[in-house]
Amino acid sequence: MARIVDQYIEIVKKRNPGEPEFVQTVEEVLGSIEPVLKKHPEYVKSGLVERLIEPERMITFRVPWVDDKGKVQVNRGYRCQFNSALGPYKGGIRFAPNVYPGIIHCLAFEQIFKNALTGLPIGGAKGGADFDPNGKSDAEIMRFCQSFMTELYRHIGANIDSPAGDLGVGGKEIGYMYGQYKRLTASCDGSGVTGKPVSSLGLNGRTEATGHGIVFFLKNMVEANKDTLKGKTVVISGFGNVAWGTAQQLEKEGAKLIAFSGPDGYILDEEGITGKKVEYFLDLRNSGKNICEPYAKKFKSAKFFKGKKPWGVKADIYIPCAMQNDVLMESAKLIVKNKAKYYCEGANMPTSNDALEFIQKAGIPVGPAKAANAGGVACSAIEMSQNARKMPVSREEVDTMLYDIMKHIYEASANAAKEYGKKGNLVMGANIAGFLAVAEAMTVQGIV
Ligand code: 2IT
Repeated sequence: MARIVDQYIEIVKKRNPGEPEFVQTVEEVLGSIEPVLKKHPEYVKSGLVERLIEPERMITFRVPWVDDKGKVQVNRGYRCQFNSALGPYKGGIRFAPNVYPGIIHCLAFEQIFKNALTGLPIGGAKGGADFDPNGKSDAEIMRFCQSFMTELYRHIGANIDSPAGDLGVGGKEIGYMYGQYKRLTASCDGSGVTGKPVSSLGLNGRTEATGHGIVFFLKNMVEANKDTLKGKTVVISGFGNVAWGTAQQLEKEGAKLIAFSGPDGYILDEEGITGKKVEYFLDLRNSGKNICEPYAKKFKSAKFFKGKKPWGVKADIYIPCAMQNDVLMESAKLIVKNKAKYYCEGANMPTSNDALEFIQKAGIPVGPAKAANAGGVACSAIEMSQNARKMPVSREEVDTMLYDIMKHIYEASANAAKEYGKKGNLVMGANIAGFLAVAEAMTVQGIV
């Protein structure tokens, strides 16, 4: 039988040819809200979903820069300001060679619901460029960031849009973008971007916030199952900011991280990845080579498995923290075969829709990315409020607020799932809770 949402999915497919990632996210989100539309015919009548699936604005721009050899390079930059019903646009900037409109649309759409779940006043956006920071010198990265901001600055601002980092964009890149934003706007109040270095009006703890938040979410999920994180073995992917913060907080909760990965393969360290081994993630990242193999040379307890993903390693908990489409069906089968107790997404869109369904059908509780990794953007919103109030927020305050926000997100997702007859299905619950918040605001704002 045809669902109400199928017509909207068809519109997205037709209007965005060659953008499978965008279609996948729309199918995932809208697939969850069918029961909401049945209960609220007024949303169908007011064309709310038709409006929701069309970005308010997609900005595409040229980013010219000169490399260290004096050669002119040209990249393409994007900012998709998808929905501002709940507040100024907010979302990361991604620099990666595979950035194209489909990825930006998909991440910006996802960001609407993630931001709504935080309960903070932020709309959804995403941006980026098809620029590969790997192998570039600091001077090249700085020139690129300055050129990128020279166009972007006219589209952003404290009450309009505040970009932050994402894949390929960390404190260094945000620092360069902030410096350029300051020059162009002649204001130095910390507005423009978030995820700034702490020395430059950034928020204490923003870098690790996404990872810490993931573990706080997971903790709520595990405890709702009358279980504990203590002593659980964990496998993650990646060694960037998200993986690093996740590893730190797992150690604090007494869980045992035994494997992580990079694009070159994975590391197995059954002794446990703790303390200085976790901090070594920073060295791996700073090497600019984007490989994890050196970990096995430095720590004798570790083994490196070239060209392999870590999902075949037996553990209690799996947390993909690297990138989109990291866990496809064959990996999901391994995770189920390993009798995983929990699966929690850390990165954005790390699991294909069929793989996620397979894991859920096996009875494994799943934490969806838009709920579990929302701690990062939540702390970005706290950074905005810190800059507006001109009062620094302490690390302890950030930690307490972050825990409370993640608990709220868990409860909102669990309650929405229960209310719509899908008890325990946090994927549906997160989509429904996020959608309801946005739908209510869009409704009172009229047809805009
Ligand atoms: O995916 C994400 O939530 C982010 N990249 C962070 C966005 C933000 O504005 O902090």
